[in-house]
Amino acid sequence: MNTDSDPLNCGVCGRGCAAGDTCRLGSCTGPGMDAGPDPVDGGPTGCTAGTHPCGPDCVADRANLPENGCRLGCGGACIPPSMGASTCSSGGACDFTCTPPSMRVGGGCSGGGCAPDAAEPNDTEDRAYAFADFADYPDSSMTFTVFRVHASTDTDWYRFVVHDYGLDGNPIVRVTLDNIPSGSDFDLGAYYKCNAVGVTTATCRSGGGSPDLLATGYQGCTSSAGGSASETAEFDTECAGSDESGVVLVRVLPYSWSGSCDSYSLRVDVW
Ligand SMILES: [Ca+2]
Ligand SMILES: [Ca+2]
Ligand SMILES: [Ca+2]
Repeated sequence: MNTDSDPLNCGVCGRGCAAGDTCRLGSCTGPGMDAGPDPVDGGPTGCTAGTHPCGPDCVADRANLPENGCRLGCGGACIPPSMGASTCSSGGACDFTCTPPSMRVGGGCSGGGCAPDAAEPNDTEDRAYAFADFADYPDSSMTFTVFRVHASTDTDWYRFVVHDYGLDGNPIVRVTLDNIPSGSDFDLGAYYKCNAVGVTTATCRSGGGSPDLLATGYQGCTSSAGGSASETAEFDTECAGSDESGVVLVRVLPYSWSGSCDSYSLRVDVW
């Protein structure tokens, strides 16, 4: 028995409430009482021009900035959805934009993004995606159009073996990065390491010399044109002894990325 709520024993044992009454916290109450909390005061129904309601009060309109909760806010900053950034609508309410590649779906930002290409994950030198071998005799060439930058943090590494065949001189390697999506700026590096133990010399014909892979014994050339202009890294090879065969590493690095899922074009020429 609960004397707080039992209408036959309300407050103390044996004290019954009148028919139809209920017992609340030990007291009989009449019928029709709302058992829920008291209704909240609805506040002002209209505020003068230049003010707007915040709870029970009229407050001055604010500068239409997200950090103010916009013009008709109550002072707290707008809270953006995940993958979004706060803005204010022209009507003075909190709104948001979605950070590419996510897109607006209902009241939030969702999905978007690009599927990683088939060479992923290849974001580090030691996870470079291997192409088939190339040779300087006969000349060999291949263009790859199935790889893309799928995120601003994506870096793409590739590697391939170069065979020094025939008697027409040392291999020359050229890597060309083309079809960079409009609005993006990707840069290119191509690096060489001889199979023969000893000195590797990659003399740049196009692109600037880069020492950044010397720790792993590679030498090469980088190309960093602005905007979506194509990039070319080209070099002559020279190894210890008479066999200039070796391994090429290629890096495609997004300096900036527009969010486009379009593939770039990567061409390799060896002669
Ligand atoms: Ca990629
Ligand atoms: Ca990658
Ligand atoms: Ca570039």
